[in-house]
Amino acid sequence: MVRAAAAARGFEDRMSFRVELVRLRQIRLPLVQPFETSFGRTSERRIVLVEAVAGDVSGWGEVTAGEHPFYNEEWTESAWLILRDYAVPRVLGREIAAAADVSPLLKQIRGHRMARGGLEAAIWDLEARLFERPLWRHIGGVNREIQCGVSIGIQPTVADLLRKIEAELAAGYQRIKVKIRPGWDIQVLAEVRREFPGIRLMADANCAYTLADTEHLRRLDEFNLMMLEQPLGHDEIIDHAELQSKMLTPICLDEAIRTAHHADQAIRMRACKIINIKLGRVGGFAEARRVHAVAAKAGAPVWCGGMLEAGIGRAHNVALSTLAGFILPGDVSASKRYWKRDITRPPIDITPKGTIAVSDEPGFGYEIDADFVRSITEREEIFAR
Ligand code: OSB
Ligand code: MG
Repeated sequence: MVRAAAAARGFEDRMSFRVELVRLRQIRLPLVQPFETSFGRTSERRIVLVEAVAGDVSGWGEVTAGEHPFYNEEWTESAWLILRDYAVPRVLGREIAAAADVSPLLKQIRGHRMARGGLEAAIWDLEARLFERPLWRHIGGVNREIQCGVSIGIQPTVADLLRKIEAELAAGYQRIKVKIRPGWDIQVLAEVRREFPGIRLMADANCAYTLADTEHLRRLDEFNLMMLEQPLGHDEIIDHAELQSKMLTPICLDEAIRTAHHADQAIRMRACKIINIKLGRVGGFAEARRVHAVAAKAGAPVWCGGMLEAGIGRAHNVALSTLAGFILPGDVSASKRYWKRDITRPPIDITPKGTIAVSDEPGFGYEIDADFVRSITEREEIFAR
């Protein structure tokens, strides 16, 4: 059936395809609540969506860059320009034998992995749909259900944070991540632990500290955290190795791991024991799978991070989380925590056990809400050849 349908499209015979058209859209979508980290506060997302078209089939990608170059060097505007002037021209009209070949086509572009990754992911989705296969299976996923945690931003008061944690635990989430920064760390975590002694708890500093804070950070060891995420510089591996040698709490790297090579170096240097894999940060599915493979070989657990994604990016995160090494709950949570109305249907939600069950529909597994997307589109450009 699947083979017949693929063959009917003339796809199976050729086993290659051409991206004939790419449509970029920029949407604007307010968050249901502002999200604050050590690097800034976000109230409204401006997201670039990538639609890659072959024949009558569209694949979808979502660029995970933020609105400002504060998490990494990318932002919405840079992603648009990189896609328009460099990434799209490198794939448009080309015969593509496999989605895995797209990442090498974009390799000449330095950095800008989120922009590249948005296009690359769209082509993986496109290929999965051409095969009429769910994306999660197409990338090599094995688990039909993924484990979910939440990331809770910096709150006005500790009481607010405790209330939020209580609500997320009641919803079923399996672990709580608290954002920290100097002035919102030891005291806050002490109170969280006092209130919730047994929960799976972790903290994410988003690079807010330096090695000069080593003694301060060592105090986190008393809170039995699952891990401390990216305490030091965004491109720092060596300093994390030094910090890890002085702390019991496992360090997890996020910002500093942009390639599988970084993952290998960080693990060999003992700069981290756990890796947060983000699809955009590493430039798409091909590199995400390589990071996953490096970690698996070293026996290091991985989990899927989030970038306040709308439905396409969220669904891609669900698919990525089905790979075998994703054994810890990720920051992949329900659409309604972010959006009044998501751009895909049905909204992504968790089971009472704090899991998301994958869809068996072809591609990323959800419907695009085309009318809604149109209504929130602030710019659109079509590239065809
Ligand atoms: O560091 O993991 C991070 C959001 C934006 C930028 C960076 C990060 C985050 C989160 C939120 O922690 C994850 C999510 O809920 O999407
Ligand atoms: Mg992080």
